[in-house]
Amino acid sequence: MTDLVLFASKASRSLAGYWMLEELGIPYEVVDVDIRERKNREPEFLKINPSGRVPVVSVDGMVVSERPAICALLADRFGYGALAPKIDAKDRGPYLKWLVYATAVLDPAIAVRASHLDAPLRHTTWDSAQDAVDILDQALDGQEWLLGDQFTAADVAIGSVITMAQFNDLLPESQILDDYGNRLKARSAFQRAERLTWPPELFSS
Ligand SMILES: N[C@@H](CCC(=O)N[C@@H](CS)C(=O)NCC(=O)O)C(=O)O
Repeated sequence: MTDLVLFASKASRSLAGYWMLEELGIPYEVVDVDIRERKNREPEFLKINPSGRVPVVSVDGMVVSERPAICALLADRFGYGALAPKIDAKDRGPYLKWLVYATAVLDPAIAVRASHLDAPLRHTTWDSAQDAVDILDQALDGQEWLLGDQFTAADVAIGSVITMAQFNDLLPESQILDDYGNRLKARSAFQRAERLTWPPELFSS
């Protein structure tokens, strides 16, 4: 049996790791790296991920960090042809594009917007949050998921950024993304991942 470990912290971007694993429905172990207790800065974890960030997965001892890489690895290994389009499928290109777009463009654009930085984004390598929303609106207009009818790991990568931004009220307005967010949040795997990332006890004190 595959030895699958998720290094995760509550209330964090670990949502994407949980979500992928819950979509796949495979057994995995969780190592708690609570960022509020700075467990992510302990030497033992820095050996696993020198950037001290979560989520991280280990598949039979092969360690990968960065959400799109985690989504791609798990989908190819355990959901090939379903959560990951096959290597020669026509959707493989757009699939890879959206995986990368999630954290090379969308996440930093939202962070810049949230910081109220008047950054000259046209001179950076990513779009503004509004540009990114317009691009996603165009891609999702009239279809359920980024690649059409088939939900893929690209929806987990993009969707984990979108749903967190919506929760924190950081996204420019978009009816298409509101509807997409609602479809994502209706998935049982998302709901399980959300409960694991934000367990009820976080809100009890
Ligand atoms: N680019 C990384 C970002 C991951 C990240 O920044 N995670 C935050 C938690 S939301 C973290 O680990 N922060 C470490 C810290 O706060 O010290 C990814 O997409 O996986």
